[in-house]
Amino acid sequence: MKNWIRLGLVFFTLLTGASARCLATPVGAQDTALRKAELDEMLRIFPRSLAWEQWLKSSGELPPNFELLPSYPYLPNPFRLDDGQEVRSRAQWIQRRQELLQLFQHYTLGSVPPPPGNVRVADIKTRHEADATVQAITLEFGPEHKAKLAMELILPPGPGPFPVFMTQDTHYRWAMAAVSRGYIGCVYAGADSRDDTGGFVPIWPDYDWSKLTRRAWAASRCLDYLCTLPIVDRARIALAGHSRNGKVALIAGALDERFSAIISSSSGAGGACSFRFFSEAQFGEGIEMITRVFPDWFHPRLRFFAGRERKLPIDQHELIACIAPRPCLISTALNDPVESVWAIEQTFYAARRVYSWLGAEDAINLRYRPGGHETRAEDIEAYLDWLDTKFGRRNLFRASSPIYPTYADWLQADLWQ
Ligand code: GTR
Repeated sequence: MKNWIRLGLVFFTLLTGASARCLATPVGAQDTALRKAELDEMLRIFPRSLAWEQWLKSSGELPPNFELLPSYPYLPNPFRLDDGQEVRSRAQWIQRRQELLQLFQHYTLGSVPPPPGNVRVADIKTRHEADATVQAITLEFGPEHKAKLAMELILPPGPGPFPVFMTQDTHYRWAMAAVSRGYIGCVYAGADSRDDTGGFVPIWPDYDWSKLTRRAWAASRCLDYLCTLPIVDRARIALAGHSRNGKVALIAGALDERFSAIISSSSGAGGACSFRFFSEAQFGEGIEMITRVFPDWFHPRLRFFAGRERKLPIDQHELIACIAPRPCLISTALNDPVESVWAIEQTFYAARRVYSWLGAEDAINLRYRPGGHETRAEDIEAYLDWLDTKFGRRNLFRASSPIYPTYADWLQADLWQ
């Protein structure tokens, strides 16, 4: 019986051409029956995730109709608009970027509220450390200014305007290294070490943003405040993060065009490693593992695509493409167990096509370091070298060369020599 349902849906797909990379269109009872059967199968074979089961129950959500979603075993083409046309003009790219951001919010990030537009300082305490002035600030915003967010600014001496190096609370020392180079260091409470963003959930109940998305949105609220300060060089505001914070940096850069540069260090799954090229199938961390071990990092809907990565309507090269043409550094370690140099390079090549199309091929760079997941002081200095170079302050950075060929090069290679 199930096969008849399946066959009927395949005919429906062929007849209607329903293949857009958006929501699979429901087609009544047959569709529901198929999707319920799909979910039962998932619950039978996936490792158990209580958080996911709870979400399934409370949302009543079923998997998408996979028959109606096109398969992209390689990476989806970021230039294909939802109506099937190719992007040919800047205006079409702007449209495509919006479509992509909607798709990301639906499938991986969850939805975000619009900028509240009323960020103000609730509290500020100033102290002096060596030559720098440190301001511990509490921002407040949103309905009745209920949302609170702690941030700290470390200001170098002088009137400015200064470029800004923003990062999460965890990376305070990165910010200090930036201050020694004449940046304003800015850290905010959107990290495991200090996180004010859980408080946003009850304030914006209509949005289903995931934890990392909230942290990215919080970075934008700091930016709202920074943009009011004459001491800030608004054209030079960078956001950096490592690992889960590296994912946050990419999300924030994609959602908010005011970030002028992004440093994404070892961001892995849901970061600069595409889901198609790095997953459990390659003995790596993919959708199944990340949505089970960290059920609140991404939208629970992402878990429907475990083992069906080819059906995911977007992939991570398109998140990076939403940052283009602004500078973006993708850094990884050669033996990082939660990343894959192969996956990163394929993601990088695919994102770089968008950068090239926008006339900014050199704005996206790779940096490799030896060893595993952790960073060393010299890595952070190299990130700052990269930033100095992109911000036209000095020219110190040397990008790493990709190791693997592109798929197109590989196809053309004479494999039998
Ligand atoms: C790992 C996670 C990675 C990475 C890392 C981190 O356990 O699976 O994707 O984000 O944590 O943030 O330290």
